[in-house]
Amino acid sequence: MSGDVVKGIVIKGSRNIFTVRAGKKEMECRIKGKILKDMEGFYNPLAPGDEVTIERRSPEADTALILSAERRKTLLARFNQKGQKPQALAANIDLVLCVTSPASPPFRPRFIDRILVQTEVCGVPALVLCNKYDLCLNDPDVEERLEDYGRIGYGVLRVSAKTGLGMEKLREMIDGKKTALLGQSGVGKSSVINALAPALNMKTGSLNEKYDRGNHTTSLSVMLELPEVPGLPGGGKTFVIDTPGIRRMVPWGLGRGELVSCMKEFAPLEGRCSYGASCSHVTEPGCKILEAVSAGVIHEDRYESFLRIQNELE
Ligand SMILES: Nc1nc2c(ncn2[C@@H]2O[C@H](COP(=O)(O)OP(=O)(O)OP(=O)(O)O)[C@@H](O)[C@H]2O)c(=O)[nH]1
Ligand SMILES: [Mg+2]
Ligand SMILES: [Zn+2]
Repeated sequence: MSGDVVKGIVIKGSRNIFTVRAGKKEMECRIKGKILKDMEGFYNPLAPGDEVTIERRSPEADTALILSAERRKTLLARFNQKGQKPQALAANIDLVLCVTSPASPPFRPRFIDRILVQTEVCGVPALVLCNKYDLCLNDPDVEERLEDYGRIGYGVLRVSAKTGLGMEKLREMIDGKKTALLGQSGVGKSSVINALAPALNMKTGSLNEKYDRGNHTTSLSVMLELPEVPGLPGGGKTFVIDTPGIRRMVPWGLGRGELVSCMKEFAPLEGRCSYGASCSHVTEPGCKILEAVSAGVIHEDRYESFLRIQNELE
């Protein structure tokens, strides 16, 4: 086929069929040839946000072939346990919203920590978005943890997709950016997108009453453009990527020794323990991490997350 060659952006896709948008048109695309360069070893070769070059028979065609992908500026990925391979979640994004809820499903700081480690590994800024804030105003345990995320340097926003609380502020913070929403099933990722742009009419689902957790309503990541809001200075278009709820977040792309540098308040202490780089930060004398936990500079919960993740890394 020698047709019309244009650049486009991946909106969504499974493992071999992708929807690509070029201009205002969306097309179903397959990859020409077997694999794309640089994406070997991945569970999926392309993710929403990937910039690709496609070839189509004519500008009116509904299908096309993907010839190549651009080098990614950022890639958010995680380890896919089922496939035992890294899985690309979103490409070229500027921000991750780590979406959580104070209740229904229960607040899970351990899960937030895992997402934050992954965003540090991937070099993408993250913001903790506590949705469903209408359910549980000022729960002291939740507040304590949210405040700590703020203290260590993350943006924290309390919102409600149901009442609209905090939505203007959120819209401002993502204006002009490409933002991926990540979190457990049922925390309200798709609902937050609906609250930002009701016309998108994303499918949302009820919680499983017995287990108080989501039913995995969103099954495929998808990138969506938000309508412009007059008066916001972001410049450029605003995109969000809705993702399926994650059951278990297994960080990808870091070795055991690198975990300290991927937890914001641990990072300045890297290499400063008496045993230097060989310190496991568990029992060693002169461990700066342990001292920081005792001094309250590192929250005990964050240290517990550190230990659990460190145990999984080899
Ligand atoms: N009370 C309250 N309920 C909410 C809020 N946001 C979402 N919900 C409800 O929570 C349930 C799950 O919402 P979804 O938007 O489907 O959650 P999700 O994170 O997209 O879930 P998955 O697609 O399964 O990952 C729905 O019943 C929503 O109506 C909120 O701010 N407050
Ligand atoms: Mg959803
Ligand atoms: Zn140490």
